[in-house]
Amino acid sequence: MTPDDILKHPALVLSQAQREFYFERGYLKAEGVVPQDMLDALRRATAELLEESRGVAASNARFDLGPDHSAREPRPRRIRAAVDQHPAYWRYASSRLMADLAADVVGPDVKFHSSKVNFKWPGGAEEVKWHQDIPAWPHTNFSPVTIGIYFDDVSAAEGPLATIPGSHDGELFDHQDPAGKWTGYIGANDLKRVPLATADELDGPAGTLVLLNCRVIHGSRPALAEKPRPMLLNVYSSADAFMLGAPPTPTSHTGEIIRGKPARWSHNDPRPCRIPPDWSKLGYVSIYAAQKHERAAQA
Ligand SMILES: O=C(O)CCC(=O)C(=O)O
Repeated sequence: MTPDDILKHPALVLSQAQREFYFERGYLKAEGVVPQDMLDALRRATAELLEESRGVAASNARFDLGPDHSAREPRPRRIRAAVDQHPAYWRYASSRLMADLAADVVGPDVKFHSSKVNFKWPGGAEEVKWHQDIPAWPHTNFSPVTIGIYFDDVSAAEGPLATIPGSHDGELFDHQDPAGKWTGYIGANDLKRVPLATADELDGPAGTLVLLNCRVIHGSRPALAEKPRPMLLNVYSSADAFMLGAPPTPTSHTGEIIRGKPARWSHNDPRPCRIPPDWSKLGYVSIYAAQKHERAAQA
């Protein structure tokens, strides 16, 4: 479906003005959408998993660990395939509220793609360099949207997500080096063509939602604050968007229709998308590892 077709469907969770903002700028920040009990359940689940990560010494299918991680001070950078790691995450991701919210920006038939919890830790170096999401998981169209939720208040000091307004309608950049190795970010030469001075930093109180179209350029600075910045990010698409290749971090729900009906025809956007390495062969750990060239095999 095109944005015009999507906008013809009545707004469910967002206002029509918010939906128009999303399609014009490629992102949206929305406060006050998620009820407190839903947020509390996500926070409790995350606290349980953090406890569990104390017993994990090396990154695995559940946790991508930061360099300072220890049993005493757990420092996962990411909970991978989050909806498979705690039932609370899937309850939230597949809730009526989230399905309707996704429908506001992808159309009435909604497919689930993937899920992760990203952490920034005090004194850590969890910078996320400027990138677009879709080059890591190309689809037949550019409907995929990442819906992030801040578990705690996020100010400039906690390294909020930042986006380049309107960049979803611009160039799609290569996220591989000239030798074809996956880097996960936009290279320095290409970045000269990006109006970085227009960046919008998306701070907000606990529970703030951040919607990112899969083409919008975004990233985040390392945190300077004394408290961590946990954030859950779930990806949805229109049902008529089909993956081109294996997803980097599949979940048991990837491809599931969580609202409406499956598509019988694909919608194919004429704009091309660079194909990433075959994740099913190479494996993928996280954007942090790739951007820091931590593991040649997956980066
Ligand atoms: O956690 C962040 O600040 C950025 C997350 C992100 O862009 C990603 O994981 O792709």
